[in-house]
Amino acid sequence: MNTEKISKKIILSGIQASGDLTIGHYAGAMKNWVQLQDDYECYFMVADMHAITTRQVPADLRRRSVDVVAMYAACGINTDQSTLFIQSHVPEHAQLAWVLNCFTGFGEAQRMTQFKDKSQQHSENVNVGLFSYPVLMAADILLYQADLVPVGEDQKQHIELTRNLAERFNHLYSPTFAVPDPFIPKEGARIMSLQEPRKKMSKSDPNQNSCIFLHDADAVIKNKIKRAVTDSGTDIIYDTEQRPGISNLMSLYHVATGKSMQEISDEFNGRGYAPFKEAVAEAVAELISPIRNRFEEIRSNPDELSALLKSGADKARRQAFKTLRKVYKKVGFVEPS
Ligand code: AQP
Repeated sequence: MNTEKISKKIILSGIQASGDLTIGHYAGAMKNWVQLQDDYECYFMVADMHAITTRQVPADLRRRSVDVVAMYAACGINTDQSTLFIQSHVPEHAQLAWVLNCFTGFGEAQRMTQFKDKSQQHSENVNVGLFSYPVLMAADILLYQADLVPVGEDQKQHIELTRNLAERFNHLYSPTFAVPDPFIPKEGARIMSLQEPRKKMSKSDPNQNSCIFLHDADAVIKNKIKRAVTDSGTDIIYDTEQRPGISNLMSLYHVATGKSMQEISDEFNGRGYAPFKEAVAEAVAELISPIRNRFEEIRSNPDELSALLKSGADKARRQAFKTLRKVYKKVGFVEPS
């Protein structure tokens, strides 16, 4: 009998606790994570340290960080199987990020397009944390020796930087880090704002009507979809250039029902926008309602949630410490006696 243990590939992913989670996060992240968790060893974190690169109200950040963990579980992440944790509970993230900062070229960090975008969006607070955000992200990934990182297209450049840092360090010293690959899921629906459908649906959008939150009540969901911006004309055809509003509603319907764009078009084209919006509203409410109920149930049990956070942080720290220890040794830090 072959008793050799075949180890699973490692995945790390996370979401910033900079707002409440939306159906965009479900479609682009959690829905895929649920499918990956059986085949990979998964670490799913709540990126609270990344969140403070933009100003946060402390009490809100605290509440949301726990909410995000509860929402991961409510969306179907198996907490016995995958490791769920809050980034700041594992100090090794900040420790490795410092070391990696010293191996990152200034020009290299300056080229990151997300830094350019975010510094325009938050021109009143362009801080050094925002600049070195991708280096902290590299630390997040490299600490767990992740093989794959599920990301949207907009994060691919950060994975490229992570790969460069890993290869640079491995080459200067000796093999230390796994070199990760981006994992762009086939089913990676990008959900756009309900009010400005050329913009991504973002949890920090000040216009609450642009987002469907995973905790929204059915009536709120239906009302937001009813008020969603559509395009001129009546065709229900998937065309993100010419018909971004209706295409976004089609994506939502796809996420909620699993039907293809062609099937959706065949079913609704020629019937006008109103019945389609109604069907989307029904389907999305039906998708979110059990998630919201599970979330409320998990959230109402603070002791269980604390125990979950503790065991997640302990498990994450064991792996993170192993990697950091090697790194500290290689760069020449003295081990504490
Ligand atoms: N609208 C979306 N459609 C599909 N996927 C999305 N993701 C986020 N929004 C959508 C996926 O969620 C993960 C990362 O989320 P994040 O919150 O850490 O970063 P973000 O992409 O910057 O999300 P927001 O809501 O836009 O954050 P804020 O408003 O705080 O800047 C990724 O897997 C991403 O693809």
